[in-house]
Amino acid sequence: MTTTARPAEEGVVPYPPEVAERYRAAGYWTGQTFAGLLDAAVAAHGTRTAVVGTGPSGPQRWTYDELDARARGLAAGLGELGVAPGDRVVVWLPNVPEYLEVVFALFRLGALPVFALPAHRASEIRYFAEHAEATAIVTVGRRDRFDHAAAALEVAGAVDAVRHVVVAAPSAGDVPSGVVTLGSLRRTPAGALPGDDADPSSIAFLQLSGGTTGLPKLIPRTHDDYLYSVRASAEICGLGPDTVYLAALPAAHNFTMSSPGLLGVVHAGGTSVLAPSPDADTCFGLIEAEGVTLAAVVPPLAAAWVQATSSTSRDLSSLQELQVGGAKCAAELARKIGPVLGARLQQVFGMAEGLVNYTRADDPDDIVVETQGRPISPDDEIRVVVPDDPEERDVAPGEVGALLTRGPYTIRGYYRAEEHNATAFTADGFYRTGDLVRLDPAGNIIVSGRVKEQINRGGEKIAAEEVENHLLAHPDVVDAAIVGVPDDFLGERTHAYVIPVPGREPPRPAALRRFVRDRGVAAYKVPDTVEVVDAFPATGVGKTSRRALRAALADHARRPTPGQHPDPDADEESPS
Ligand code: OOB
Repeated sequence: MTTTARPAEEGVVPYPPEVAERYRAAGYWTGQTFAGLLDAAVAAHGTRTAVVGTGPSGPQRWTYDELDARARGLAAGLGELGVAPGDRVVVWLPNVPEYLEVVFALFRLGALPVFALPAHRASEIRYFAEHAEATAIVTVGRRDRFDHAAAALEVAGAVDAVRHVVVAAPSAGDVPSGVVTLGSLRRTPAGALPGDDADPSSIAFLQLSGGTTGLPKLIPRTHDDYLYSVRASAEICGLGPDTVYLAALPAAHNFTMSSPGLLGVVHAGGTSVLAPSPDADTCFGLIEAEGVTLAAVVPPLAAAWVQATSSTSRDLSSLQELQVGGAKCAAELARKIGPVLGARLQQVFGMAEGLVNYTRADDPDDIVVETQGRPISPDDEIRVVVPDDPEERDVAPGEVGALLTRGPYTIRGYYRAEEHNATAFTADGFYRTGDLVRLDPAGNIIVSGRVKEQINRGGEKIAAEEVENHLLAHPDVVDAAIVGVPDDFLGERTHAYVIPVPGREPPRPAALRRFVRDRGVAAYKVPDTVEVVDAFPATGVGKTSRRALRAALADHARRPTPGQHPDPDADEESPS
């Protein structure tokens, strides 16, 4: 039975009207929509190259006029298929040029993209589709030894609301039956489309949070709030029509999308180059071939690029700026980037929920190396409060505390998450970021840790509870706890403590890792190491909460006892 999906705005916590008015009066919220963003680029830069990359049908290079014609044509085809304004559509695409075509087609149609990461697998896609009541999934066919189309069909079979699976593939012969190819939906560009006069204060799309509890939360962003962050980011980062931006990280990530990312480039009329893989070989080749001026990476990737410069024959001289964010960039790494890569470093500390901080082009080197920058907007409100203080009193200036924020592009609540919102936001609308920070006298933020139940594995966020739940689904497991342990390359990796069912043959670590992976989750969530134990080693003192338990276990994991081999099978199969 097909039930009618609830409207998109249901389950959204709006900005209070007087606050919205203030953001409009200040000129942050201009009434621009995503369709309007592309209109403006077409009007000012129609014949300039918008996007370069290799899709399922081979290499592509489209001007803004061409991108727009494709998006309009696809919007018409998706409309004929039955995708309606207000529908949610899971966009599950790797870094292919079609990503921009699809996203702008959905905006033109007034449908809302739900941004999944390429690393996600059926269990995550199913959850997004269910939670957002998505009517369609757009993906690719077989790629990176994984059949996305087949997995999307599996999800469509399990989730009532999903009626269509659309696949970017060269021809129908390359995909399973039951899916529609993107090519078959391309129509002659239509005139007016429903999204052309979308309400700028409405929700434009749903972005993913890293998640701290069971499953990632969905983040509703309005045209007004998000496009303010895009335009302001483009200005702070000095983007212009000559900018050639390399999208090395997944296009759907907030960093790549808007800090200033692909959308900032559209605003500026520059060119986006979509890298099929983030490795130095691929990216250095693209930097040389396309004259890339700006790229964005996570710290482990920055380290790998720095390492690779010594043996590359590629000319990287076009690269002016390298943005590093998503996880803390160690000062030692930060210091190498300028001299080794010949590009200026910009640190970016952001979150899909809103707040983004940048070091600025004219900051002294020490600030760029030692801090994670300062907010985009003069109206980003920053509070640093005493961790675990029920009254959330401000710390003394310069002290470390928990970061709370509120502002013109930070959400007031997750999508359809009333219960979680009650703890993730203060009564007066501040978002509890879960990050531990301190401020320098100039207001630059230095990230020093976190209070949230999340592991940051080289920029990829893992909710401990989500992975624990997967382990608990194993019939031979009675309890499990996931902790982050320091890692030279990733910053942090995951370690699982698993208690087996007494009296049965304990499962082997490698089998448990395979079990988690086979449940259809992103590879980065599969625990790096698994230790099967009779009881949690640190529970003697009577831990009262999972949080206390994880903290104690994390301490324990960081102090390996001599001769201990946590997981003899760890190298048997690499999780990523
Ligand atoms: C970005 O967004 P998310 O939503 O994947 O993750 C946000 C979290 C932050 O709360 C913080 O814990 C961590 O990632 N983080 C950093 C950081 N940048 C993000 N921690 C330390 N130093 C940094 N530079 O990761 C994101 C979104 C937009 C732009 C850049 C990153």
